[in-house]
Amino acid sequence: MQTTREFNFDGLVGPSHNYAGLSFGNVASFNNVKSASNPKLAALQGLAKMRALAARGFAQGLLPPQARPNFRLLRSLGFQGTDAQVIAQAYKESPVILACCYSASPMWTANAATVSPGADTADGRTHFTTANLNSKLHRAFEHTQTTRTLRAIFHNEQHFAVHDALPGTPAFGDEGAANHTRLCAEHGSAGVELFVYGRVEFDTNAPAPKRFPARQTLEASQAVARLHGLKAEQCVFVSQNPDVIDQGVFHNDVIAVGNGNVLFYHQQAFLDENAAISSIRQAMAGVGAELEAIRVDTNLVSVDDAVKSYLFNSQLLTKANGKMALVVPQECQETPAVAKYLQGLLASGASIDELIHFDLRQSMRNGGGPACLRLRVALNDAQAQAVHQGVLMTEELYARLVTWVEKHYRDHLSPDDLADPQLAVEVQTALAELETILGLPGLYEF
Ligand code: SUG
Repeated sequence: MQTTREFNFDGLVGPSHNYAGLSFGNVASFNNVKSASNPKLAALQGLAKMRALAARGFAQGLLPPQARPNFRLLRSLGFQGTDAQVIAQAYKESPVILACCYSASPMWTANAATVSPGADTADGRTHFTTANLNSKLHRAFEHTQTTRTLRAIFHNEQHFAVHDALPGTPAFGDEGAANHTRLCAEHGSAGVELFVYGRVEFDTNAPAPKRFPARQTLEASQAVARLHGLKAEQCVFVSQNPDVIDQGVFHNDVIAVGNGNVLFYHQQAFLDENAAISSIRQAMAGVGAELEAIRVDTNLVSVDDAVKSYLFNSQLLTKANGKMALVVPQECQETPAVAKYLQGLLASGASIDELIHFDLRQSMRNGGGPACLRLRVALNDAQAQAVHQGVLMTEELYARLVTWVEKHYRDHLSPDDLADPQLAVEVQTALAELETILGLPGLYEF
């Protein structure tokens, strides 16, 4: 008998992690613009999460960082000469473009791709569609390396299909799994795939946010469902509430999270809550699953506190005893209304019976919590065997990566440091060594 487990592939934070305020609509990114970062600490915080969850018996892997700066992009924008000259010219003429080319944003692997496990797809393979992330310059060029990385790790075409990103145009704005939730009775059985979008390109009457951009379109979500060969009755497309996008909820995973048959969500998450929940309930009944909806009322936790604490950017993990643990950032303990709410939740008899806190402050300051940092892939035993094993977290890999981070990463990176040509050399040296550690030679096209 095959068992199916959910693997979480966390983004390994890259050596150029910095705060450049590149994500308009993401409150944390904007608030921390131009402050100094600590890439070493950021990577160690992420690794500590991976290690702790692996030690608890959860299936854990990682996705490697990307080569930075992106010289190909810099040169395509007219910066010329040697690498050092390209950096110097970009820094002088457009420091923000240089920052975009240096961003470590691929660390938020929830935005790497949308994933549908074989139990849902027409051909029984696990399907990935790399996200085009086309609403932000610094993220719009991630997809080339992301596709390459996913094809290196999920290389077995008998089990996996990795689709190229959708066309990079506003009609198909796609942010990957951050706006996608799979609900099911158990990971190995057929599930319902919930796609939450912020905007409809071809319906000018559809509600849309007024202040901040909506990054995901309905058209993109529908294309992903088609590419993955999902059955219509197993898909639910729901509009995000544009008012909460305007309050800083730039992805649905900032206001809702689901796992198994549980959907944990804020009262204001969806444009039409009743219609959304009843469609989800109905679709789930079709696959023999019963929805457990845990709704957080605005009078208990405001949208503002949800955004500040990242309560919903949590990982909801099924434990061996069938109950679930909620993996939350430290900020949840420090936000009084949220801390109080969570105490009540644990006492309520709901499926969530444990909290696991992590200090992820380096990532959180750019708007990336525990859920942003991971890509979920449900795999049966045969599929799990077909994954490139070098990226699966073990005590040994953890120890090697800590040593690697200690050796190569800076503990202080200010905006001006991006002008230092030595930084580019350091990043390249680190990543060349990482290819060997992970057993992925040729992963990067330097
Ligand atoms: O796309 N921040 C990321 C955070 C992504 C969070 N992911 C999920 N919610 N799944 C973003 O806005 C900030 C980069 C900067 O400002 O330097 C940034 O890209």
